[in-house]
Amino acid sequence: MRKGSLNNQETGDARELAFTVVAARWNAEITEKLLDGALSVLHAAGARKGAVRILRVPGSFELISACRLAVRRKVSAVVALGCLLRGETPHFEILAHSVAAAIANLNAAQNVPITFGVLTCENRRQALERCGGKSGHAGREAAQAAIAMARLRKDS
Ligand code: DLZ
Repeated sequence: MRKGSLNNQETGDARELAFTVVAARWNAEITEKLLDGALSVLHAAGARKGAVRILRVPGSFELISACRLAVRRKVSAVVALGCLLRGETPHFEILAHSVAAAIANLNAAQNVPITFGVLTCENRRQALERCGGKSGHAGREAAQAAIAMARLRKDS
């Protein structure tokens, strides 16, 4: 197991929990893998099909407002998935910082945990390594963290 990732036992039971998974369409080759991994973790932990809502948004920037909408509904945790790839302009830095800061602020401002499965990579190869390749799976890890945080919230 990769350093820092959860094992199945640590993930916990998701049977009575409800999740929203928000996935960006930009770099869909990567984000669909992130989504598949996240869904397989949630269902393997016992989340019912009807208890997992999927929202697709155009790009990672739109994850911010979609997460904000998602936490208004009855949900145990939200998983945000996206893939930002560096281009030739500073756009990447601006987007990466805005998305991370806004999701962090949303977490601090309200009671539903939002986990961060947004890759920020130099190129497609690095991203592929992080959605099921040698550097783990950010979608699975974000879903595991969502279950852990939802359980913490329910049990505290
Ligand atoms: C505009 C843009 C660029 C250049 N790159 C990415 C990217 O690598 N990953 C991603 O998820 N989204 C990108 N976007 C789109 C923005 O997130 C957003 O959808 C648009 O700026 C419209 O608001």
